[in-house]
Amino acid sequence: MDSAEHEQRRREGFHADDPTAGPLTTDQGVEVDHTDDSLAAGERGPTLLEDFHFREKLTRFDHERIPERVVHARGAGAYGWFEPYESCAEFTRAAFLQDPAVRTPVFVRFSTVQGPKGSADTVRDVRGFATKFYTSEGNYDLVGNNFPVFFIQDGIKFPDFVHAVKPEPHNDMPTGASAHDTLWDFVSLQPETLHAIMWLMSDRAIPRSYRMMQGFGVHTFRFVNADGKGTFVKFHWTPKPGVHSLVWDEAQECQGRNPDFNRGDLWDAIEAGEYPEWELGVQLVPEEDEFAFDFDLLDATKLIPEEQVPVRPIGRMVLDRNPENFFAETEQVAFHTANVVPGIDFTNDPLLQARNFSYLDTQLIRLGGPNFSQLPVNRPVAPVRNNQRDGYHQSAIHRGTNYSPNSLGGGCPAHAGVDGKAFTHYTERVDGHKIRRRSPSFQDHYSQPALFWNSMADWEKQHIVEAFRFELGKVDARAVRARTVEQLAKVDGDLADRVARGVGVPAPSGGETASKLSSPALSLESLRGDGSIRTRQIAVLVTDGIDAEQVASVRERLAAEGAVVEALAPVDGEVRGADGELYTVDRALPTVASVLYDAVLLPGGPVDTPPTAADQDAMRFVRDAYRHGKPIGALGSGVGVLSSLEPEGLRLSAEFHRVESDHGVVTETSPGPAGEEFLDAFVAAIAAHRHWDRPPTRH
Ligand code: HDE
Repeated sequence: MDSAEHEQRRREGFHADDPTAGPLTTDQGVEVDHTDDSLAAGERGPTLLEDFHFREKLTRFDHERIPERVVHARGAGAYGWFEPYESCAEFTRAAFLQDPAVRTPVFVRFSTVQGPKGSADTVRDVRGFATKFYTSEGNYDLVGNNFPVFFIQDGIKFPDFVHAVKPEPHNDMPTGASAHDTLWDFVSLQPETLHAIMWLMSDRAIPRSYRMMQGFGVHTFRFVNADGKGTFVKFHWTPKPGVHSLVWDEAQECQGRNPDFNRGDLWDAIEAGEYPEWELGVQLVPEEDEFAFDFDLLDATKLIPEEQVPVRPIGRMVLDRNPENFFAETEQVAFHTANVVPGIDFTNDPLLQARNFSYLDTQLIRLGGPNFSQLPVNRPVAPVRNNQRDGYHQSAIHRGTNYSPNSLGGGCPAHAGVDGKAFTHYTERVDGHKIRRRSPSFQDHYSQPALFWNSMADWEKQHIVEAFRFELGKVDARAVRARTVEQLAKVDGDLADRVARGVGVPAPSGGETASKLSSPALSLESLRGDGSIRTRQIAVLVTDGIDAEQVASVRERLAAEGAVVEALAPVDGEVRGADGELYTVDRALPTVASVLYDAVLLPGGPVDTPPTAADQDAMRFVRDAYRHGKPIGALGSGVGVLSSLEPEGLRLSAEFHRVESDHGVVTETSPGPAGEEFLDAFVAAIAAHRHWDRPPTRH
């Protein structure tokens, strides 16, 4: 079956009857001529029970919601495809990893974990990254996160962990936030959480975009080749534009300014034809090296440093289509870790084993019965033939016998296996006593959090410290704050010390570091991507008197590089340029904010008339952009606007035809169209994303 047929099959039965193709009907297909007034006994009389259209309409409305996901309730999804770079036959017989000419359709859902379905996108949280591959051998679900490690080691602790992080039971607060007593109480008592907590306190937990975050399978899985040989495998998704994050202050403001910040970004990019892309990579560990590490491969709170086992790129995924109906597709998609295909198998990771139970169970309650795999978004492209019948919402009309073995149905469906295509479980020897005990090989909870800390750049460490101070600062129970800091001291003395000073608890003495190792691959510094500025949102602040030619010269260059440029003015409509021409405004400043943009340009006007200094919204915009490390370009008298903030010691251009580029602030005082040198420097500053350690401003 080629990819076109795949797609065709998957879309079969996808749409309800076209509502534009005829008049309104009831669910029974009876035409309806009036849906604005209910049937009543007289003009001011009571509504009549026999108004079946009214009753059906209300009943259907009453039943529109289904239970939201118990975790990962808020999400956004998209369709696309995956193609391998070359055959992976040496390691796995999975059909979708064999032929670079075969594109496998996918559906991906990104999500936050803690908040309900209507919560904001830019909260501090793990992001889900779940991919359903509609392969020719059945559906394969890689249900991952944007952190490579998880908070707990054994699935039996999942309800405890989720209860602790979710809103507190007495008042259902806080929404979408981990900064509260119960989570930190749990963390301080359960040190296996510390590694994932380090990731949660890092900027990874506030991604700039779903398109700009990594994805990880987290568990060690198993590839199995045609000879039955197993290889341990960890999956990594790496985004083409690099990994980029927000800063916390900005993320919080975004929650109010645009709670749909991440889902809107995904949607808009796909609509604009800027298709998000990730490379799939694998870390492969031969079975014989199972015990070659100082941690256990079955422990999901550990990662394999890339310096130890490099990530090998095996294919790429592109998302190129938005769903047509959020509920039908993104809400009803049902992922399940046990959806595997021949060539991909499990390990005994106790977290994975628990997930293999939980995901099917949760879909039964969420989607109201066992036939959810018949929903269009869940339906495999591979044929489904079995004796599993009936149940709520059965939409297939099965024919023939429904048991096996049978003779009356011609023995159908026959067992697969004659052609070697059937799934066969990896043959693993298992031997042991029945015990309820954590393996001693899972007991080191401090080395890898220290490894993560050691791998961070100074500005990343500073952000982590600030995040801990924020979160623990919101914890009322002083004892919980103190106990958490004591745990941090077992990771790294300096970290604990810096956090303690911010949250008013004594710094534990003598803390060293639990590990001297570092993994540079973990720092955002090493994940800057392809250096492109495609889809970056650039604000240009304009008012009457701007040098329109100058603005046009920058706009042209940024647009040519694929950035999205918007002109913002105090009010919507048009502004009159210095040359007397009208210039179109895209948005009024009071409707937006710096937090919704990646960079800002301050164009000039006639000398001595800085176009924006008098405008409080504009000044706030520039101040925020500066504080959040965003690239700022200023031209002509626009440089004066910037210098009015008095950034201490920052180099700003003072002479004509001289470009200064300092900490991502690029300036040129010359009037007229921007020169190449300025444009190159501004584009480079935008490509670098953020510029930390900026000198403070006086205003
Ligand atoms: Fe999940 N998880 N999880 N999880 N998880 C769910 O399934 C669960 C874990 C992840 O976009 C639920 O359909 C247990 C790790 C994602 O629809 C539920 C354990 C990782 C999504 C569930 C874990 C994840 C879920 C809730 C510990 C990263 C959203 C609704 C043993 C590797 C999928 C649902 C989507 C969703 C259980 C731990 C990722 C209840 C019991 C580790 C991305 O079944």
